[in-house]
Formats: sequence, C-alpha cells, structure tokens
Amino acid sequence: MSYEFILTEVRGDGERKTGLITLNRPKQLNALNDGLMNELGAAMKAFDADDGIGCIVITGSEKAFAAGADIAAMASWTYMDVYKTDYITRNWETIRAIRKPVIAAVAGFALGGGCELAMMCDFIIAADTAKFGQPEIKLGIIPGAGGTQRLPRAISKAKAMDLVLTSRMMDAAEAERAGLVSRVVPAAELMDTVLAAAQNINDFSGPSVMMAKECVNRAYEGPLAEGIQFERRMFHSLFATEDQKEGMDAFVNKRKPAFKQR
Ligand code: CO8
Repeated sequence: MSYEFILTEVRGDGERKTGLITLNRPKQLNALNDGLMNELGAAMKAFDADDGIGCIVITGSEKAFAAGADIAAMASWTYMDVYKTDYITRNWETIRAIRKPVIAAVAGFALGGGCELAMMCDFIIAADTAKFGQPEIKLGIIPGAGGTQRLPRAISKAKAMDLVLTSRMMDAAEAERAGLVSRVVPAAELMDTVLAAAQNINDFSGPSVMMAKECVNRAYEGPLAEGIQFERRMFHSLFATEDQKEGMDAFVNKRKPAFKQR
C-alpha cells in the first residue's frame, strides 16, 4: 500500500521482522495533519495484523520526529469543529490498541502532538539531537493528545509543569535523566540501535512479548494491587503456550530457543 504522508517498509533478517513507519512531511517538520494520522493508524493496524511482523518502529527525519499537530490546519477551527469531529481521538488513540511493541526513534524536534505521539509509543530511543516539549501554551491552547497526563507519569509533576507552563524544550540528555527516553545514542547510530532493539524483541515469543507489554501498561495506568493480580494471571497463562515449553527446554538443554508462536 502506498501512502502520501508516511513511508512504510519491512526491515530485519530474522523470521519475524520490524514494520518501520517514517513520518514524511519534511517541509512541515512532519506536522501531524489528519491525513498523516489516518495513514499512520492504517499502517500500524496493518503491521499489527501481520504475523510476519514482531514490532513496529515510528520515526521521522533528522530534523524532526514531529513538530506537533498541524497548526495551519487547526488555525480556523471553531469549538464545535473540534468538539464534534472525531479528528482528535480517531487516529490518536489507534496506537493504544496496538498489541505489538511500538518503539519511537526520535531525532530533532518532538513537540506538542509530536511529543505526545512519542509518549504513546511503548518506549523512546532518542538521538542526541532530540528536543522534547509541549509548547501549546504559546498558541493559546494546551496539549490535547495526552501530554498533560503522560508527562507527569513519565517525568514527574515538577518537570511536566515546567515544560507545559513555560513551553521550554528539554534536550535528549535531560529527557534521559528525567526518564522520558530509555536510551540516547549519537544521531548517526539511531536507526541501527532502534532496529537492533526491535529485532531483539522480534526473536522472542509473541505471546510473552504482547503480555509483557500489557502488564507494564497496567502498572502505568492502574492501581498496584490490580496490576499484580493481572500480571499473575498473564504469567499463569503463558504456561499454556508451546513457546514456554520451548524456552525452558532450550535453557535446560543449553541450546538456542526457536520460538514459534506469533
Ligand atoms: N504545524 C504546521 N507547520 C509547522 C509546524 C506545525 N506544528 N511546525 C513547523 N511547521 C512548518 C513551519 O511553518 C515552516 O513552514 P514554511 O517553511 O512553509 O514557513 C516549516 O515547518 C519549518 O519550520 P520553521 O521555519 O519554523 O523551522 P525552525 O527550525 O525555524 O523552527 C520549530 C522549528 C521550533 C519546531 C518551529 O517550527 C516551531 O515552533 N513549530 C511549532 C511547534 C509547536 O508549537 N508545536 C505544537 C503544535 S500544537 C499541537 O501539537 C497540539 C497537539 C494536539 C493533539 C490533538 C489532536 C489534534
């Protein structure tokens, strides 16, 4: 399938591969318009449904992961346009329904909706050129795709308030110290690092990868006691999989496991 605002490709050399999505509106610094978000949602759903894909990577350009929602497109919207249309939720929530891991590979600006999109991914690996921020306050609005909720969970209330209220940007080193990104690497090594991490995940058992993701999300979104109970049930259920037998037999017999389940 060909798209107007994104590029998609399959990368990797293992049995299961990585679905790579590149945001591709370079002149607008990958500003996220409705068309792009439609395509991103469709591409993610297609990769999620493809048994040959183990995980998904979203990236942008060297200059910008994404500089936010498209301000020019939003400029003339009225309250009723925004309230009635499903633009705001339709595509932005798709990523939450993806069962496979989604990694954000961020270089350059990740601002406003771009920072929110990165935070919706399961983890962020950043180039040392990355800059994160929620500058919506400068436009007379606030973050609208989860920024005020995910930032405090990711980096503390103090830092979230600082970013959201002052509009300042955070560089990659600060983002790593604050816990927003899992690793920072030199820009030239970003895609190799991310694709290696993705391939690492691709080679594991599909059920355990997807359940691990679900469990960590429970910790992030719900109370501890409920999360512990959920994890226990997921843990139990993995003993019904062939891959658990394979993984443990391989360990006991000192051989490499060949996980089969998608
Ligand atoms: N929307 C539309 N166009 C943009 C955006 C954007 N968010 N960001 C940059 N562009 C365009 C510029 O207008 C410019 O276009 P042109 O060449 O035609 O003039 C081109 O990209 C290059 O930008 P600059 O010349 O400004 O490049 P600089 O290197 O000088 O500056 C910055 C880079 C600092 C990133 C600057 O472009 C900037 O501040 N951009 C806006 C950042 C911003 O405010 N983002 C928040 C947007 S609001 C938002 O994301 C709300 C999310 C709500 C989600 C809910 C669903 C709708």
